[in-house]
Amino acid sequence: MNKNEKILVTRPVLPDFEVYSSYVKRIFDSKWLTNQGPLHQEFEGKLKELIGNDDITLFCNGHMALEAMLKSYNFKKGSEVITTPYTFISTINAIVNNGLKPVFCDIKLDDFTIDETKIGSLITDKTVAIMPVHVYGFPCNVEAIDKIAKKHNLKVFYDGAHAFGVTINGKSIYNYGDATMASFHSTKLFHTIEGGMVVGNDGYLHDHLTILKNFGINEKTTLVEESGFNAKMNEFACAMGLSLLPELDRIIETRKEKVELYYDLLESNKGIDTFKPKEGVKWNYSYFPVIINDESGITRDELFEALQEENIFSRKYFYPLCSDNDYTKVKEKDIKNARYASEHVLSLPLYPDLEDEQIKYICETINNKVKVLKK
Ligand code: T4K
Repeated sequence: MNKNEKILVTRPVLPDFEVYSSYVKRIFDSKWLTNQGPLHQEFEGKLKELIGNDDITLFCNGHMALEAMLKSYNFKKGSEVITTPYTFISTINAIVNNGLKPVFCDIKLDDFTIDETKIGSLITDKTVAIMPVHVYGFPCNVEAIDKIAKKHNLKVFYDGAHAFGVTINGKSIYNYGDATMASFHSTKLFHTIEGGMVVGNDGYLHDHLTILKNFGINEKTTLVEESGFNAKMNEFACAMGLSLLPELDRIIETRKEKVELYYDLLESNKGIDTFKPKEGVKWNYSYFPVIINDESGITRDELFEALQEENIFSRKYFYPLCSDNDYTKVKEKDIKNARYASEHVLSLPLYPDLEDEQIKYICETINNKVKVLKK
């Protein structure tokens, strides 16, 4: 490995050039570039099969998928949505942009997902939905959240941006809740350059979402039914998705091997906590978060800087907390774990082309800086 080369937190996985070109050739031949073309239909079909759900709608990116998912329920403005501050700001902006109010629930420190035991106390007569995040691809406690939602007659929308390919006891994580969004951004383990999807489990959301993502125009009647936006996935993006989909298992398997090497090399270090999926979960190894704990003798930010000096570019996913913006202020005592995570987590580089030598170099560097080794 070349130590002068930057090691970035991620690099996009790319399909075989010939495979992608064969789809592009079809686009050139048909001159159909966007607006629900043939590749769009084909890609949606393949995703339906994979996820085991017919209610699939593609979007130009994950954020617009989130916005549309919420908009399709037409909640009264000012209604409250319980979510977590430990996420990417997109989750919160989707709530706010729909005229709704995010109410922040703390997270658990063993998997960074929403603490379902704290949701109940946040429910008011204005609450309409819960929007938890399967952060890093770790599933929320879907059963418990479902019970709470049923008891209080609330909808559940998952931000599943990180969770493509995750299953619980063989069932896709996207088949829980009323609807789940996925992100197919280039930085995700599977991508369409930019892209996203909504998977519905509450009647059939597809027709309404298709109208919303097409300016609000109903193609069947040609009437404008509501104020929508343009959030369609184009054919080149679908071509990328179709080219990479057959690679999904290999991508996840390779990421798993990389993570297992990390586990081995960091195991002896008492100052670093690593995380494993819970029983029954097939994880997708979409990120590799570690906690630089209080025994490490170094702060997360110091380690972040020290790694950068050695050309290792980890990321502080997720800092700052989403509750720290002017438009989302919250009482500090209620989000203690989220605050701790945002100040102690580093996401280490992880992608299929990351060389084992590079992982060894990253761990050696960490183990030199965090000098608290287990016996
Ligand atoms: N909900 C959650 C929980 C999310 O995490 C996200 C997005 C969303 C919703 C919204 O989904 P999308 O609308 O994005 O589909 C990235 C991504 O842009 C974003 O998709 C992601 N979450 C977020 C956590 O991370 P940045 O600002 O960290 O990305 P950037 O450009 O710094 O890239 C990271 C690394 O990847 C760089 O070191 C270089 C490398 N890279 C990146 C790109 C784009 C490449 O090598 N090639 C590339 O083309 O936001």
